[in-house]
Amino acid sequence: MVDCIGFEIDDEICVIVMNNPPVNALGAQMRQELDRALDRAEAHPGVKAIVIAAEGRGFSAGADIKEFGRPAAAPSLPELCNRIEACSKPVVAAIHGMALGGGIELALAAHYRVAHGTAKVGLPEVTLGLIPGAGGTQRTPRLAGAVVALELMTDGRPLSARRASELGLLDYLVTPLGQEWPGPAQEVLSGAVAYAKQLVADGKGPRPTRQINDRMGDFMVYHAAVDTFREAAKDSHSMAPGKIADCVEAALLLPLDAAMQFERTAFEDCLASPASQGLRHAFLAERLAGKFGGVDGVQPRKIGEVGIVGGGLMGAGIAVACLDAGYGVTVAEKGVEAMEKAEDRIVAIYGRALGRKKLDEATLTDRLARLTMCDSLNPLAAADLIIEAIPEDMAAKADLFAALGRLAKPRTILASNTSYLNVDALARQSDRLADVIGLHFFAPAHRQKLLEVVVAEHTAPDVVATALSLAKRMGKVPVRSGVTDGFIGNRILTAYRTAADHLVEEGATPYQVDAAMRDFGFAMGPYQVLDMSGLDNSWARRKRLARDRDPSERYVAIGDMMCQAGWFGQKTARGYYVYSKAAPRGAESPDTLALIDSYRAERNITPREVDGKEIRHRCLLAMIAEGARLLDEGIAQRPSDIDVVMLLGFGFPRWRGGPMKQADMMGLLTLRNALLRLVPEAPQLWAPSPILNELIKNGQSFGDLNR
Ligand code: 3H9
Repeated sequence: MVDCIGFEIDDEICVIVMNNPPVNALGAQMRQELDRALDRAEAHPGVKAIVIAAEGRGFSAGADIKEFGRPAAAPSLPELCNRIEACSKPVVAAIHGMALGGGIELALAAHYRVAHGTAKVGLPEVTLGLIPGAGGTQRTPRLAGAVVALELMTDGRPLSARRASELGLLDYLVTPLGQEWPGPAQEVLSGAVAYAKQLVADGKGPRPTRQINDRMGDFMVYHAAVDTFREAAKDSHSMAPGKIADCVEAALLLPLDAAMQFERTAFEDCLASPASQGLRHAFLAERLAGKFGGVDGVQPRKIGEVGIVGGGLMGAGIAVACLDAGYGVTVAEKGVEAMEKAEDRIVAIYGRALGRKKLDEATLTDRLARLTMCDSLNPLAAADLIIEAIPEDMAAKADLFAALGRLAKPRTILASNTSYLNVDALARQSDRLADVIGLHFFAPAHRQKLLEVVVAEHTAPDVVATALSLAKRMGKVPVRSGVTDGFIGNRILTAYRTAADHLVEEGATPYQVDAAMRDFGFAMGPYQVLDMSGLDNSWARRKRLARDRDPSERYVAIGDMMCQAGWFGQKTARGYYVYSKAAPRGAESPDTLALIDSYRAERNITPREVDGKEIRHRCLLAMIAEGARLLDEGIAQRPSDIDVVMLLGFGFPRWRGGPMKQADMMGLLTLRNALLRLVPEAPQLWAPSPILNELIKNGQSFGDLNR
């Protein structure tokens, strides 16, 4: 095992350097080596002060998230922090890059904190459904007061070193040299060693944070802050914000060691909570998603110029995403008028960013200087990557790919932003099988983090590697999908809507379904989303697939009938809801209810009572069953990728972790039995796929496939 700790004595100062790439997570080995290094430094008669610093990109990202849920090896992180605080020699933390969670808690337990001016510190545990559990809830209010501590811990976003210093969390800032060499880690280390030497020279000893009380503030003010945050925490699906308020209150009311024990229990309660399991799964799943099979060590192609065909809503968003990532962008539209409209859309996106102060004028000028608009395809001949973003019409896309195949220079990557259509067929049209890939962006493309990367049958590995590096530059989370109608996300969405339609056919109203799914945690129910995105879009897809549909398949035609009546949702002010000035977000539509009633009457369906629990249960089961099918078919690489698509692209509540995580939490045997009970109603929707049986047989869960 490689050492995680460097140990050096430099003229009375012992320098302990953490080195555990990629993020200096404080796993068991790191804690044990740090503990031993502190013993050594404390016992060494020549050492007068200790500096704890780090190598690599940052100080530490905190506790090792992958260790949670397994038995923790001693010393635990709180024990290590207490041991640092109890050290008989002054301990100085030297912070560069990120010091997050347990990382900053370790620094708060040190006696002094020196940080590089570019460092960032934060307590993001709440984003994982956790609370700081290594003394953070106790030491932060002591150093910065209750309000700051509560804000920092319930918000979770990191602070700049300057702000953290103003708030009392840091003692000294090292001014950045702004040069590549020696870099922030070395600069802060030199600063911290000098600081430690000065402490020794001034005869300053340890300064345990537990003894600092001057920022605890007025008793009444302190309690008022706790009450305010406790009240705000009531709406959270996670218990963490409420527990944070409890722990900060305990910091005032209990002796420190008892309050630490209180924090420990609260941390463990959070750790065991379903919301934390879901949130931690989401964090790791997003990072795993970017690991695609078959591209290790493959060199991506060089991309400088990106061509985009189509400047509608999607095309304009993609253009902005590419400009923001530093590429030169040429947008091609059909004719001058469409081209001008496309340019207006791009400028409007930037205008809004400017208005919200997300962008300054100089950056905007730079971005727009890299944008070229054109009214024909010809200027795209020089592009290294061309992304097609025209409407979902297979014939038009096929013609376009044929044209791009003739026009593009050799090795240009041709990508389609289709949400459903067959990328293999487009590749054949282009006559450049290896160069074609699907890049399915989600609207608004400049903001949504998800990118479904559709790998066609003959897509070359370096084209896939290029898509990954493009996603990275754009700050997007790429998920690999195989070719299938709707890829991962839209296939699951279809299953979800089908389950909802069956319930409406049987007796539920669309409004009951929407309310139940909002209760589940979606911001909008499926029918609200349909109204927003346009009923005609999914109708077009159903018509396209009608020819191949199995006649024995259960099919609910309510949506088709609404479209035949010209009710396309928000765009026609009438869909599942009716929209008016008085009800811009939509009111229940008596006409839609009447249409559903007559639909049932014609088919002799006597409506039955359906409650919210059944709606949530069936919709979730349908998503899971379809997810399992996607795994069986090899469309999705791993279960957690399906979760990432649903979390980032379709509003699945993050704290639930995604449908496949929900399946594991439910238990696969329970899941299969529930599916089997529903099979007679609609086998194509409910039949459990072979992978489920296989996992159950082997005593495994979907989580075991997340590698
Ligand atoms: C905590 O500290 C609890 C304590 O209060 C109490 C304990 C008792 N552990 O994000 P990236 C991995 S809870 C393990 O792509 P970036 C990550 O999975 C913790 N692994 O890089 C990935 O692995 P791989 C509180 C971790 O530059 C690799 O590092 N801390 C951890 O975009 C690179 O990650 C947090 O919540 C970890 N703690 O962003 C901070 N962190 O290479 C969580 C990262 O196999 N971390 N990894 O794909 C972050 O926010 C970002 O990772 C960070 C870097 C900003 C640090």
